[in-house]
Amino acid sequence: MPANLTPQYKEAEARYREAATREEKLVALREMMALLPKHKGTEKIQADIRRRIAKQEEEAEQGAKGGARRADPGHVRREGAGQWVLVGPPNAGKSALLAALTHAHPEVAPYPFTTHAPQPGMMPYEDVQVQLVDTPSVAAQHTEPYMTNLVRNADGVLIVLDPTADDVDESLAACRALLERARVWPRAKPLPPDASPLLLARPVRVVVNKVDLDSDGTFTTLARESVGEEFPLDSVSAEHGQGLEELRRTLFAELGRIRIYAKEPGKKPDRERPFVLPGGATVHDLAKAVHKEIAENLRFARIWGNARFEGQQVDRDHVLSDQDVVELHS
Ligand SMILES: Nc1nc2c(ncn2[C@@H]2O[C@H](COP(=O)(O)OP(=O)(O)OP(=O)(O)O)[C@@H](O)[C@H]2O)c(=O)[nH]1
Ligand SMILES: [Mg+2]
Repeated sequence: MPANLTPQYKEAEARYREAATREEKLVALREMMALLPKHKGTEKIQADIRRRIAKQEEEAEQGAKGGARRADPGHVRREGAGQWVLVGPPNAGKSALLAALTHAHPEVAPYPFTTHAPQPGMMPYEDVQVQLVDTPSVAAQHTEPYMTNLVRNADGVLIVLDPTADDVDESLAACRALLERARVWPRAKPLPPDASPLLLARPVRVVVNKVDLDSDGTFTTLARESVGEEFPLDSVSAEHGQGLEELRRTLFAELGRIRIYAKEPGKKPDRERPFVLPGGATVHDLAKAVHKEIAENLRFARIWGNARFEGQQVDRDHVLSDQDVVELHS
């Protein structure tokens, strides 16, 4: 059967052949997979691309763990409930925000271009942790090329702005250009009908920092006008603490994850370590996360929390809600 490969697929394949780095190869392979027509005639190609992706991912993981190869700065190993990458102009307070929300200790300094490499930190929120990644600044003159992959690989993008700076519009333009290169589309905006299948719809937000310097709110109002409707906006002070608790809550909520407490029959649920699953996950998805064998032999579950009544019996296709307690029966 002919494969009927599209011109877009062939372009992605050419990018794969020309890719110089592992990250570029991985991006091109994922694009090839997304663009490949899925039918019997392409099964062999699908399997081949899958194998190549797995190999590249394995090598990237090795690099991130500090293996023989040098770690790829465009790949920060995802940990916790999800990963937000902090981007923005020099001196906006990205590192100060990472320091305020996580236990990381990045360098914070009153001059631009302080941060030279991506640095992750874990942000505690209730009983989960969300990963934040501080990055070198995004500027019209220079943005590290690996920032494109970092943005494309993250679950969410947080644009950090200093509203008192005199170049907020230019900074936003540089961030928009970066999103475009990464082919990340702000989820709050409707996708155009002719959108490329390679666009990733992700939460993209703006955080206006340093509100402590903006007592009458003038700077924030101006920043809000520059941002417009495109991105939802929060205001905080990384150094004085205003708005940080709300921001923690928003960053977790926007990931669209749910926390599920699994329990064994006759025992108390493990409230310390919830399973974090994508929104819309079912009882069967939870069982797969707990253990392959439990998933295979799953008969039903009982639910406490958002059920019609406590201990309600549900089947494997039941859609779970955040903070459900679930007892799996196999
Ligand atoms: N007043 C005030 N100053 C802040 C706040 N957050 C950061 N700063 C100051 O802003 C300056 C820059 O902060 P950084 O966190 O280093 O900024 P950055 O965005 O990481 O900058 P680069 O790494 O150079 O891109 C430092 O002097 C901080 O003390 C804030 O909430 N209020
Ligand atoms: Mg910094």
